[in-house]
Amino acid sequence: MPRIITVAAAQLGPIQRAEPRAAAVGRMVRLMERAHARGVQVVVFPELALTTFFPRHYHADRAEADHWFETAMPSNETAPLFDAARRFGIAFHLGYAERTPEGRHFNTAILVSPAGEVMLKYRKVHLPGHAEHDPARQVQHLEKRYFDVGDLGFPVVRAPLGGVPVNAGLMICNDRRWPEAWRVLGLQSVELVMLGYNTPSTNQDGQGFEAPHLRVFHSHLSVQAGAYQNATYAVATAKAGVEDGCELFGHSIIVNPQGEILAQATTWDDELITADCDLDRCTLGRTTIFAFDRHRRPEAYGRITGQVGAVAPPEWIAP
Ligand code: ING
Repeated sequence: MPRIITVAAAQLGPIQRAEPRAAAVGRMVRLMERAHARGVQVVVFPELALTTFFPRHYHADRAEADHWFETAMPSNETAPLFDAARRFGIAFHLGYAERTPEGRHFNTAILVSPAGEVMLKYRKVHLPGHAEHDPARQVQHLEKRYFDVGDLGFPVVRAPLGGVPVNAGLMICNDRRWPEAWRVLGLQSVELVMLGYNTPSTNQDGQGFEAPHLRVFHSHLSVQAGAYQNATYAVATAKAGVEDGCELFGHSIIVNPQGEILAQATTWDDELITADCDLDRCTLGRTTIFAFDRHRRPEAYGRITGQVGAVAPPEWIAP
């Protein structure tokens, strides 16, 4: 019996700084309604989907940023999303800023069953940007200021999605650029990687020139390579458009285990893209080219976990 599920990337357009969570949730419920009409069984919303991408704003007192965080999930503002999932029988991925009862802060993503159970939670490991205000930057990117490094690893769970068991895994935005994240999921036999992103469409570092077209190319390259090299489907969902004057690119995609793009968003606004995923198509890659048990040589990979930064190589000396 083939295991085929219909998934959607529910891309969001901009969420302005003053936009209340209820407005963003209302937009997400409308996307979920459209997903239901198309027979979708799993919806992937973006990273930090409830608010503007607030790490672009500097708060001298970190506590001033706490209002961007959720202390309960669901809350009164997010309950309509859980209600819609239950009404439509749809599972969903949601990215949001999590503040724990102990006062820790995470860039978090959850996979929620139609009944509203959190089947999987992930906290972002690769936090890009910087922790202190950087006057050289056109726009701040203060994820290292506002978030702790994720403490849940890269978990995978085998859960019923659309009536079939699926090995589901999560990552968030910058994680997609790190092959280590994909491989840790791949080593747990992941079949469907869900990730949201908020990525500026131009280089904000103020260091060197990066042609704008490379932004989307690098995002797609990362997701397509990660999916192919770990024989998994991937859904990458953008928050897009101009938020507080800062442009984020869209181009959400759904990718198959051969690294092919099955669907791509063409706007920078709220947009639903869908694809049917035959999960047994993961088998070819993981039993041939990427049969990890037959081909990987961990004894040669020591540097990957033994080092943080790169080291200089030894100089070659002519004999
Ligand atoms: N955003 C960006 C991302 O990794 C970034 C940050 C952009 C890093 C471009 C490097 C190059 O897509 C988040 N939120 O991680």
